[in-house]
Amino acid sequence: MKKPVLLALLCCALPLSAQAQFAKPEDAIKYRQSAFAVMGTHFGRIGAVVKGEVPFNAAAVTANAEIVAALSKLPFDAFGPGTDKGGNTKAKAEIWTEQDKFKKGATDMQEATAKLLVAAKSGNLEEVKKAFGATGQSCKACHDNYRAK
Ligand code: ASC
Repeated sequence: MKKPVLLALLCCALPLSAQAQFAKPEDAIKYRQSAFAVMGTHFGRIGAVVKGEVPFNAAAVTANAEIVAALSKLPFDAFGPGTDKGGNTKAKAEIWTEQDKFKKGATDMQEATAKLLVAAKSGNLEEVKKAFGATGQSCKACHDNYRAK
């Protein structure tokens, strides 16, 4: 087998966390910002329903919640050592000095998005509203602590 093919196969066999390697800090920064941006777009579409700007459609909310919950797993492996600088980032230095607290915030947010998905699947708008509020709080907690203005 040719070496590049073997290497490609080896890469695929690695667990997801070990794949979180970026050539440059800038690449990690772009990756995590992209994941947050897509998440924010789909969370915002649920927000429009919660605010009554868009009629409630459980299937559409579920589709958006699926994306939010899946994407919530992506950004945090891209906050590795040395990715505090090197691109256009608002990430505060405290992320790397308060790793336990930062990771707890990430887990809280991931759990909140999982509950939002359950609420969406229930088809109950009141449940969606509650879970949306809790998820928004989990976003805000990290923004307040770890994102520069
Ligand atoms: C959004 C979005 C965020 C969160 C945050 C909640 O829709 O893009 O970053 O909600 O504003 O406080």
